[in-house]
Amino acid sequence: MGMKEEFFLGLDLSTQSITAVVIHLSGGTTHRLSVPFDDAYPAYHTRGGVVFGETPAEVLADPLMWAEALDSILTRLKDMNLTGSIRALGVSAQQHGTVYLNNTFVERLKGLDPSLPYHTQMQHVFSRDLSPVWMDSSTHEECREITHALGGHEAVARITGSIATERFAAPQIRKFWKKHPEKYEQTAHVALVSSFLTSLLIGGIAPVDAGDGFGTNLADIRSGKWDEKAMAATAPGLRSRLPRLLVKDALAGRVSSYVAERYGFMPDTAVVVGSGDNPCSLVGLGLIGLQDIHAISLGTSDTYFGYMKEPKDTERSEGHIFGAADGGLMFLVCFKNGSLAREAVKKRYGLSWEDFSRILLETAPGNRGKVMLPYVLPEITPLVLEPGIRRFGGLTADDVRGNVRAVAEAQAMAMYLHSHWTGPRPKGILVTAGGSENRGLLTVISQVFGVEVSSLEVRESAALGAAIRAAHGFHSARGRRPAGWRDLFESLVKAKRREVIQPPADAVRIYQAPKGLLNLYRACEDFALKGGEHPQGKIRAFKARLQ
Ligand code: XUL
Repeated sequence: MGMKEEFFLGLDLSTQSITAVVIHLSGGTTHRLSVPFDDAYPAYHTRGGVVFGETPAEVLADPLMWAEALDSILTRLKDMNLTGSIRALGVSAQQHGTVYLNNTFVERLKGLDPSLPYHTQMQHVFSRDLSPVWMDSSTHEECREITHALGGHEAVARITGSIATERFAAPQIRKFWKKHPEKYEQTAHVALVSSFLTSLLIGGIAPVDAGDGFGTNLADIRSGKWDEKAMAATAPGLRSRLPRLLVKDALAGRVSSYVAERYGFMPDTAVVVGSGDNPCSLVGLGLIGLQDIHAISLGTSDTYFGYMKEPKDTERSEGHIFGAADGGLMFLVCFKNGSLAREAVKKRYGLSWEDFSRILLETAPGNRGKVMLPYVLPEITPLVLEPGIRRFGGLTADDVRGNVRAVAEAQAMAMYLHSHWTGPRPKGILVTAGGSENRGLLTVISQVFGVEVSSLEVRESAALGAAIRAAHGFHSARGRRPAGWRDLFESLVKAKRREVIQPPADAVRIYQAPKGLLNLYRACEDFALKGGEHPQGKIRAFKARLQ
């Protein structure tokens, strides 16, 4: 079979939906489809793809729903007659969630009946029914214990790339072990969401890559191995329960006979190791190896990320360092109040997304000194455990335009301020995921950062990245194209820009001048979160400059 007939599939299991992207060596992206969880699987009672636990800080999802979603999307691809020509596939998934499996899991995978879907045959393989997901912030106590055991925040961040972080695997596993030691005892394998889905595809325990594996507080980002001290600080006997950790992309295996038979794949279809949605997006945006272009994903969460060569400024309290597909690294800063905060504002004022975008394009940069801290939910960056919207500078709840502008400016300014540790400011920013369709949001980002901001035609960059990783893994395994991530991206994606926005210089000054809005926003954060001085003086000075 010639190279022209080769199709590659990327699957992205995000918070709210599963998406498939198919790419072709000469044709770019050929198919995109998506299944939203809340509508497709009402039996799981999810809202936004998740359910809440005993407290609002506990955020969970049923791994059987994810297995059902995998079945739906593969069945659709089969019905479209696509699966038979796919040479390799790869999984991208929401990061940090953990899946707890008992010792019947592997046997069950091997004995699956291809006439039935996964979820009707897998009820008994879990030692924990619900999986904690990245939105969970219920492990503050466990983070403290892990930090203490490893010798402080700096030590944890230096080793694992992040301080002990509520949503990460280590504190989540520790909480489970403390609360349910008998169920932890029955756990033979702890998988990440990406490795769980990849295990379903290959019919055995799949490894994790460093993109997802470093987001656990369990790996040493320099050696690329699970760290003994971090595992000991988490729960007893953890090593034998964790999957193999791979520093560079590699094939995890080939599809199981169940997958080949049920969904119509060729038996030799390769499966690349799964990864997190953000590391996959880095690939899908063509940023492997590039340090002067950064990325923003406006999905359920907002993330700010980019490629990183060497571990930098590891002794910090915010942000993370994960592995990148080429064996290098990436930085990432995550904001939980992403689309959820934008939606809350949109809903409150009965607006459409078109209205939201238009208001952002019509209103003045700087919002006349009106500022919002948009913590609709507990926030990850900066850490906010008690949510609540706060308003400053005369912003009132009935000011529709002021609140729309304030939420968008707050999100862009938080990204600017909390990414200072990542190195030089970027020369340009690529924006992806759902929110990248919103011209108003892209414009606010370009005004705050003062750089060119663009969005791409394919906004499903995580699924696209998983497809590119599948192609790369497939070609590398055949010794065809060993390392050219950029070349592969160019030839497969033919990245078409949808929007390119240049920042007007006068708008940039409003934010970045010494007494500009960024300075004011930082003062509002310090006041609300660190007991700093009231920003009244700074608000007055900012407003005076505008006259
Ligand atoms: C990243 C993070 C989120 C999830 C969402 O650290 O927690 O972006 O990956 O899918």
